[in-house]
Amino acid sequence: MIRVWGRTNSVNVQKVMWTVAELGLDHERIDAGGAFGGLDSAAYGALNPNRRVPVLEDGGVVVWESNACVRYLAARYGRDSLWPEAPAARAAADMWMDWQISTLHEPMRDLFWGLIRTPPERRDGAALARAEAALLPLWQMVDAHLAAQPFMAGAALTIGDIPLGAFCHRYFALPIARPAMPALEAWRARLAERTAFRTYVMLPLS
Ligand SMILES: N[C@@H](CCC(=O)N[C@@H](CS)C(=O)NCC(=O)O)C(=O)O
Repeated sequence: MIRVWGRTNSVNVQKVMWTVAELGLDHERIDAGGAFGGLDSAAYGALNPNRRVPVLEDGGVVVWESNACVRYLAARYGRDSLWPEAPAARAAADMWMDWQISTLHEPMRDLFWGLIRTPPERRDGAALARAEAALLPLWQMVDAHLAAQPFMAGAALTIGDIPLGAFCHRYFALPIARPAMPALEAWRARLAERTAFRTYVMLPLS
C-alpha cells in the first residue's frame, strides 16, 4: 500500500494525493508538518533528511520532493495515462513540472504566504505587489500555451498538468485582481471535472 506523509493543506502534498487518486491507488495518508509537526523526529529524518512534506512510501521505496513523487507514481502506475512513453511527449509534460518548481514557485510562495499565512498588520504591501506583478506574466504564458491544446502536454491529462494545476487552483483562490485568461480558466474548469482534483486540490486555503 502507498503511504503519503503530509497535511492536506500543503500544495506539495496535494500534488501527490491528486496523482494517487487519479491512478486509483490503495493508500493511506498520515498528517505531518504544519500544526501536526512530526518532521523533527529521528524516524522522519530517516525517511526524509530534508524534513519537509510530502514523503511517499511504496513498499521499500521512499521518495521525497513532490514533483519526484508525482513522476515516480506516474512512471510506476500511470504508463497508460499520466506518463507519456515517447521521450518527446514526456519532455513536453516534464518541462512544465520543472518550470513550476524553478520559476513559478517563488512568486507563488511569496504571495500565498504574504496574503494567507501572514496577519494583515504584518503584511508587506510592496513585497506582495512585486510577487503579484511577477506572477501575472507567468500565468499569461500558461494561458497562451493552453489556447492551442486542452492539457499542458496535448490532448490528455499528464504529469505536466499536476503540479501546475495544483498551483493554478491556489492562484485563483487568492484575493487578488486577475485579468481574463480564458484558456487558463477553461483548463482549470476541465481539471475541476475530475474527482481526484476536487477531492485533494480544491480545498479551502488555510
Ligand atoms: N520542494 C519541496 C518543498 C517541500 C516543502 O517545503 N513542503 C512544505 C509544505 S508545502 C513543508 O514541509 N513545510 C514545513 C511544514 O509543513 O511543517 C517539495 O516540492 O516537496
